[in-house]
Amino acid sequence: MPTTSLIVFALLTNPFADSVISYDAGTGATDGYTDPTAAIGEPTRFTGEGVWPSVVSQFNPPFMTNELVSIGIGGELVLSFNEPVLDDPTNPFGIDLIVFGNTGFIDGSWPSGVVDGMFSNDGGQLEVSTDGETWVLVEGISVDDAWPTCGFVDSGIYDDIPGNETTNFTLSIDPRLTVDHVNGQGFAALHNYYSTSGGGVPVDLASTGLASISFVRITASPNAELSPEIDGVSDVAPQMPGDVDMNGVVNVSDLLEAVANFGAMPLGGPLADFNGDFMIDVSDLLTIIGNWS
Ligand SMILES: [Ca+2]
Ligand SMILES: [Ca+2]
Ligand SMILES: [Ca+2]
Ligand SMILES: [Ca+2]
Repeated sequence: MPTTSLIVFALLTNPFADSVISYDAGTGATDGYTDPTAAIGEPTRFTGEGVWPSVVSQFNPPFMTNELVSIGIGGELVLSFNEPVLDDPTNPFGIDLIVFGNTGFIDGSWPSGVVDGMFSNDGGQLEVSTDGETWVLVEGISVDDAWPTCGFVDSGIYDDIPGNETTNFTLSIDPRLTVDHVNGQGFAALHNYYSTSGGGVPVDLASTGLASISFVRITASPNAELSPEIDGVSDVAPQMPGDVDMNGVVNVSDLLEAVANFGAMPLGGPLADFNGDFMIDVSDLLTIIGNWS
């Protein structure tokens, strides 16, 4: 694609769900949280404007009615993407799609931020479709669940002004991480696991057998007891081969980071595994060298 077309393309597209196809609030959706367009576009980085302004952090989820849509028992929300979301094994961690709800970690040592379980993790199922007619359930996904959204890399937990450096809503948390890994840990440890990721529920489309999807359907089954909330859904950006620190160039910094972490890829990265085996080895070093800027 010529550069000008690429620029126009970039301006016309964003990595988030673009349209609401349908919404059925079901039974018991949270009062006021029934505008499905709240799930379109970028998830919330800063919440509570005019009420209780605060950054969205792992301990401080979004809570405004224009930020979230609630899906009651038996309800469903269908969203579409303008550009297909590909099952791309070269995405970081092999993750293709990220769903953002409104979970948070309970701060067991307020306000210093020590993880003591989660709140507002309300489950819900995720189905995907290429045409909006034939649906495939993504097994093992609980849509309103770990990981809580984090809006800024450089903010404190409960800051009342936005940070300067935004997190990356198209970069997932390491899918090998579980809440057990972080329970009892403080904000600094959490920060290391998140790195520049904005959190959310990581989804790998590989298990669906679909090469790409354009529609997502989020449901709360008629047997559910909780109503999930949805803030947004993102299409994961591919990683440039060899670019470990994702700064757009492949150079000695990337090579050194890979060499320093040779062996089993540490939980949370660095993103030096380019063949999806969660090992950083010679084949990954060759990918770095072979894509030198
Ligand atoms: Ca929730
Ligand atoms: Ca939202
Ligand atoms: Ca780099
Ligand atoms: Ca590897």
